[in-house]
Amino acid sequence: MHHLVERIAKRDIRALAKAITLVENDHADKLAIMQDVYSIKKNGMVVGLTGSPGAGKSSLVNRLITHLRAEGKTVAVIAVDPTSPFSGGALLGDRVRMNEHFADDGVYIRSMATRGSLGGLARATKDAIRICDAFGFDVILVETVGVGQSELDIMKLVDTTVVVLTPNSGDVLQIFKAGIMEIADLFVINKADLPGVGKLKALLRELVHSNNRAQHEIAIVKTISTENSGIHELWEKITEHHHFVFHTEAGKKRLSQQNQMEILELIRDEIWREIHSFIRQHPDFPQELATVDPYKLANDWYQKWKIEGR
Ligand SMILES: Nc1nc2c(ncn2[C@@H]2O[C@H](COP(=O)(O)OP(=O)(O)OP(=O)(O)O)[C@@H](O)[C@H]2O)c(=O)[nH]1
Ligand SMILES: [Mg+2]
Repeated sequence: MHHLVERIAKRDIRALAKAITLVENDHADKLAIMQDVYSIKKNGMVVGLTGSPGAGKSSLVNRLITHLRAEGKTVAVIAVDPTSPFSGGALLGDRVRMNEHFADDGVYIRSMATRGSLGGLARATKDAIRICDAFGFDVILVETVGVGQSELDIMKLVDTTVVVLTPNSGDVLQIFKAGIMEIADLFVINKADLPGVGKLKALLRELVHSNNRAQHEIAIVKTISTENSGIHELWEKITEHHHFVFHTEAGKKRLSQQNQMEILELIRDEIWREIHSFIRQHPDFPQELATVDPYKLANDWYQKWKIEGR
């Protein structure tokens, strides 16, 4: 077993941090580490929270940590900011918001950002989730900002996706546009102390009912994270959804589809890695590409790689 994974199995938090960094940076040991990590997986609950900037995701995460710690559960938080090339920056505000948990051994908080990882941020995030799981965290919370493609990709990797909305923010339009409806397992109306809650809830109900894709009921939970209100119910609904995923036929089908996608993506990444290094190291690959026919060149080099590149 990889020495870092041996240390992770012994609950060495520095090994955990180190392993995530290696994987984030596409270290040569990555696949070896991840295979060993997978061999000691623990099946912790993986919950994603997504929503517009400022919707209250971190505040909710903070409240959920407190709630879960009171139940004796350990919690890892992965904060992902696809808009930032620097990890750390995104978490600055979160550090303040989750400050009370920083000294707690049962809580691990980590931020991730785009850094040219081969499989992209979603891939690196999935690996980080698995590393936290192998360490033995009971619950892994993943917070992502925004409603772009990378958030969608990341949310496809969690067991339960919570979409956080706020009254009167126009978020509902975004849900339609960005394909959020396809990934939402549960809606939270946070900042329920503000006006417009009833209207948003009615809109969401309509949305949920007109969506026949879901094999389970999509709950709508109201929270006021500043007042610690609705957190208990939120966790209850998350737990119910988790039960659906792991203990029903429809849930198993969903897991199977997720796995199929992941396997294809991992293979794609490996092929890409090979083609990339084949072309980069090949003396005949043209330096000057300004006027070439990209289709012809792509086809020629793809065929060449199939013959010579193996
Ligand atoms: N009135 C009200 N304000 C809230 C509530 N929850 C959070 N806020 C405030 O909303 C602001 C943003 O909260 P965050 O938890 O940082 O939101 P976020 O979604 O994590 O923000 P980003 O990570 O920047 O996208 C903070 O000033 C919170 O105090 C709530 O229930 N009611
Ligand atoms: Mg946040």
